[in-house]
Amino acid sequence: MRRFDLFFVGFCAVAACAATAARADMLLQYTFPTTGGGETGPGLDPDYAHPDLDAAVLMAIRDTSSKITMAVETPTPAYASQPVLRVNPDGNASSAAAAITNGVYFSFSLKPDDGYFVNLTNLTFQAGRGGAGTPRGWALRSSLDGYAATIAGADIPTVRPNRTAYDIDLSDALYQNVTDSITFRVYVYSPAAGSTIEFDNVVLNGTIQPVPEPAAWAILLGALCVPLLVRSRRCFCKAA
Ligand SMILES: [Ca+2]
Repeated sequence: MRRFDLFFVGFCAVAACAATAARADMLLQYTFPTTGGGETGPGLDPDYAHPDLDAAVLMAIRDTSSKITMAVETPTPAYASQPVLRVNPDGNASSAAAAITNGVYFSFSLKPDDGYFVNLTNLTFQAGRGGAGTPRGWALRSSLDGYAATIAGADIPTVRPNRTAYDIDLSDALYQNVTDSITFRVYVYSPAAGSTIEFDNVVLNGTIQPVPEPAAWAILLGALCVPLLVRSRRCFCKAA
C-alpha cells in the first residue's frame, strides 16, 4: 500500500471515530449515602446524574411494584461501605421466574435531554444476601423491549458482609441511539418475607451526545468526501 493510501485510510479511520465514538461517562450513580426509608416520597435520588439527562424524568430508585419494602440501612455485620440499599421482597417471590411473573421489583428511569441521544455501555453494582437462606438474587429488564427479555440475572453467592460485584453489558443495539426515556426494573427474590437482598454502588455508564443537525451531517460528509475527491483527481491526473 502506498504512503498516500495509508494516510487516506488513517484519516478516514480517525474521522469516523471522531464522528461516532465518545468515551463512556458515568450517567447515573447511586451510593445510598443517607439512611432512611425509601418506600414513600419520590424515592432514592442518584448521587450523580449526567448534566445532559432530563431532570424532569424521575431518576430515583423507587418501589414502583408495591411488592417490596426497601430502605437505606447500616446492617451488621457491616459491609465495606455503608449504608446500603436493603430490599425485602416481602415473600412475594422465591425465584427469578416468580419475581418476573409476580412483578416484584424496584426501578429507575432516565432520558436524555431533548436534542440528545444516549448510548449505554454497562451497569455495575454490588449485592449481597442479608442472610444464609437461598436463593436470593436479581434479574434486570428494561422498558425498551417492554420488559420482555432478561438482560442479566444471578443468584447471589455471598452473604453479608461479603458482596458480589456485577458488571452488566449494555452494548446491545437496543441500548444505542436512544432518545426516549428508559426504565430499568431490578426484579428481586428471596426465600421468605424478611429475607433481604442488599445493594450498593449502582452505576450506569454510557455516552450522551447531541443529535446531529442536518447541516452538521452535511459538513461531516463533506469532510469525509474531500480527501476522496482529491485522491481520485490525483489518480486521474497521474494516469493522463
Ligand atoms: Ca452506600
